[in-house]
Amino acid sequence: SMRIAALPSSSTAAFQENSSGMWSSSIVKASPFLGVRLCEPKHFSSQSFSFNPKAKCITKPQLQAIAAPVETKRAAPEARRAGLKSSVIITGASSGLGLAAAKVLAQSGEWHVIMACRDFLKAEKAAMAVGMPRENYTVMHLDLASLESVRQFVENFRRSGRPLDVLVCNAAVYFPTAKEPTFSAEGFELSVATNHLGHFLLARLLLDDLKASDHSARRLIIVGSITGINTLAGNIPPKANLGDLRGLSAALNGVQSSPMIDGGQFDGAKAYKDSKVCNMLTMQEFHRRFHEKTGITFASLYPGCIATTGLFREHIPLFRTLFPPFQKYITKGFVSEDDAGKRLAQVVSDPYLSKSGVYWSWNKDLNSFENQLSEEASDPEKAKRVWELSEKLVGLA
Ligand code: NDP
Ligand code: PMR
Repeated sequence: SMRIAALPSSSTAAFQENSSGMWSSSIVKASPFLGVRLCEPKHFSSQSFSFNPKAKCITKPQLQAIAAPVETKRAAPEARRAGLKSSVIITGASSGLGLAAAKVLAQSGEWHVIMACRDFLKAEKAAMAVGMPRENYTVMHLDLASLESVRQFVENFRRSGRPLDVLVCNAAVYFPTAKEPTFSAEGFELSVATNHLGHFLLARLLLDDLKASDHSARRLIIVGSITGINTLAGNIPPKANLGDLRGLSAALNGVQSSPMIDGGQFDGAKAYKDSKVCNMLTMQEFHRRFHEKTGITFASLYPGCIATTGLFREHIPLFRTLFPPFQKYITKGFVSEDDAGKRLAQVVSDPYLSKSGVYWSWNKDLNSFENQLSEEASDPEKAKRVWELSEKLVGLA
């Protein structure tokens, strides 16, 4: 493909590795205890995960002690993994949370990060600026606002020959001040198209690749939001509400139908919140349909209020000035990009966060816990309908 041919050096490295046959696809079933992933003590050192001093991690010597009898039996998968990095795709890794998590994972030395970004040069520059080791990342083009680009990305990724161990659906756009909707390549309202539909197609297509990975902790993570939590913060108007999904079923095109999922008047802030509820419903529907069959962990998280990111770039200047101090000193919900990145990296790689169907959040002591979702964001009937309607819109049904 022309796109691949145009990738700079950090990208071509992937193809060299491929041609040398390192990523052979022999699939060996992991022994049950491998639900716990090996980690070098350095990987979870207080330096790289200082946000959570109490985070427990089974280090190699401990694990060998626990697992001594089984150890010999899995010599083959160990050999397959020895010296090989785990492989994670992060969408929207060119800024904010995605970049911060990419940095933590790439710098751990245990991960190769595929930065799936719409702006190639921005992603390359960002990776260099935060000091990601060149051999630990690859930038690949992905525009979630075009279903064709999503399909092209999947093809390019497969051609790279890398295994897929973890997929992180992180990218998002937010248009709080827009008076009129804008639309994706296929004519869907742009925030739902980018945040939900693009990721829905991406995750559905890459499920096969996750299944094929021999990694002991295969995960699909979809970043959530405060919107799905039933607290004061989750109830600031305009509230997310998918209604009876009449807008979604009529394709959100703003011509014959409303651009809003519930069929109502366009509201940019609500469209974002609705899209994030779709993200959380999708994660749970994946869990119900595929967790038992595949062993893949499906999870979502609320990383905290990362008030300084590009997510608020479209907001009025006054909001952008006041929002960080408001969150820091008044709500105390503020989290820095670095700390939020560590949280997402933890959901990617911490052997203790392997439970599926969970919405991770962090408490005041910076410990992770399983949060409760709001009524709508945990409604299985709605999840099923959003799944089925989305399948139609992205051309899977
Ligand atoms: P940023 O704007 O910093 O990052 C969003 C990323 O998504 C950017 O890299 C952006 O690319 C990318 N992106 C946007 N549109 C597309 C597209 N069409 N195709 C591919 N990539 C695209 O925001 P955050 O880091 O804050 O957001 C990351 C996630 O965190 C989102 O899912 C958001 O909902 C969630 N979140 C954020 C919170 C916060 O307080 N900030 C709170 C709760 C959840 P580009 O760099 O080219 O613009
Ligand atoms: Mg909210 C009480 C704590 C709290 C927390 C943790 C957040 C997080 N917010 C809180 C409270 C409030 N906020 C209150 C009391 C108000 C009214 C003054 C308020 C307002 C507000 C606005 C206008 N908050 C916002 C906005 C946004 O535009 C942000 C948004 O909804 O973006 C989609 C936002 C957020 N507040 C948060 C978080 C995490 C956001 C970012 C959105 C997200 O989670 O996806």
